[in-house]
Amino acid sequence: MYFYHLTINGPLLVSLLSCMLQNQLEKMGKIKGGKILLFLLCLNIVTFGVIADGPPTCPADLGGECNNSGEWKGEFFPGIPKIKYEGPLSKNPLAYKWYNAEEEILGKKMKDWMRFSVAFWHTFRGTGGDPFGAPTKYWPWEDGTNSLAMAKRRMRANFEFLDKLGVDKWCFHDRDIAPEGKALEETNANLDEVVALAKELQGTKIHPLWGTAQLFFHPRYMHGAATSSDVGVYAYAAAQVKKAMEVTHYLGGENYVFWGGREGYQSLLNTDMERELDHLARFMEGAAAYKKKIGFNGTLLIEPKPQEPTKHQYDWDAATAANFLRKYGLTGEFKLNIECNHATLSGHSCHHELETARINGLLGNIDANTGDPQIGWDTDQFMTDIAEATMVMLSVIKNGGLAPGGFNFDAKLRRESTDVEDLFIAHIGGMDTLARGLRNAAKLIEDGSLAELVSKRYESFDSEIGRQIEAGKVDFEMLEKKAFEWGEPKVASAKQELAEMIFQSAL
Ligand SMILES: [Mn+2]
Repeated sequence: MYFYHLTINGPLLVSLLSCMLQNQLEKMGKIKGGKILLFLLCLNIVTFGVIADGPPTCPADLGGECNNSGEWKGEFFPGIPKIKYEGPLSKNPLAYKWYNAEEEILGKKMKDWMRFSVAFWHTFRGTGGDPFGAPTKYWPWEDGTNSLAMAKRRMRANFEFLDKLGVDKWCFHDRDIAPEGKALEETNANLDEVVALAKELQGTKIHPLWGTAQLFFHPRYMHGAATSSDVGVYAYAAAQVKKAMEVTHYLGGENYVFWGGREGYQSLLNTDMERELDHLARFMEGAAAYKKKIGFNGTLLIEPKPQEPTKHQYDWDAATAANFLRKYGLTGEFKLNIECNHATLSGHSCHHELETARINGLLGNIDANTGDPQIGWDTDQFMTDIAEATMVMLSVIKNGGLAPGGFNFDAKLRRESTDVEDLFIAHIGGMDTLARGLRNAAKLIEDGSLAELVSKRYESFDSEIGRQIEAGKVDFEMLEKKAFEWGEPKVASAKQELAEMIFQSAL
């Protein structure tokens, strides 16, 4: 894996260094007999660098300039084997220690609880660039262009990655997988061409967990898409969602996601919030109607996020999104895609957002990632916290699983992680973390003491009068009568530390 990295980049690095050395010696007037030798060494290594096996590598940059090297069809990850389960004692970074796809936990196979998915945009379009610095990734499939040939090569890399990881679902935005053309017709044709290849490469076992339209990157969406102040943008966004839904359906996608990155405001002084929310609702109604028209049975999912890129996004959190769906009568048409990093940005835990979605009958999918407590933005890191994963899985089990949703790794490598094998290690780590969470949550459920502690806490409501209160059959006069009759209530301990002790004993 490190060796692979060296064969691609090592010769170029050495050639560069020797050429630099030659240059320096010349400047210092010290080069005489060694000049020809150094020149030959330089030439030889440059040649070796150029003819080294594999596709050329360029910065994984959206707008970079590099030679377009056509549609290369070789292996992109030659040093990586198919990832297998080796158990908790394994020290092999390229093996699962906790995720054993076929093993049954609480009567269901692990793969059916998890339904893992790889996010195309992070894994195959992530550049490592940030607002302060240039791209850092040199991936073997990239030629630095945004051409159709490049898009197809990335798609081949995607399916080799899925195959080696043993994951049968992927997620995409329309614009990640195919380049935008000069007009919408050309853009749609580009998308069709790449989608046709994806359909061929998917075979019968792989399909999208979900698809979505990217309605936030292009300048036309600066005021929003469905909530733009411009009716032309509203129409363009609808056309884009229509097409994205069609290709998701064509590829056998099981869900369709709306993340409204630009659906919000920067200032209420120039914004008609009521009108924008009404527009958003009309847009969602249109999407639900079109879904039925084309016979697409996938679940429509709204992905809450409080802010970033806008100052305030309309789908702030699960409760806000649920209220939006209720107000406009859309709860039967939509569910929620809860992202853990978005949960913490909105001031909640992921567990809170999952429980809020679940008890409202809206838990549809999870974007499995995590933020950094010391960094205030959406860092989209792979989950590594076993306690958090255990709480997530407690919600998933209570929900009876997520199907037709699943766990999508909306997560990326750190900017400084630049080896191809890091992409595998990150996914394996994320999958093992959640698999460990599932095993722990199952332990807690089978043990039963935590559930017992909770039901004991509310047992006074199991009385005759408690049942009647819960059934809405007791009025305030009756309650006052009871208060006089019972006198001062004896209030029991919440047993929080005991609950935490039981929880941590399962980790
Ligand atoms: Mn997401």
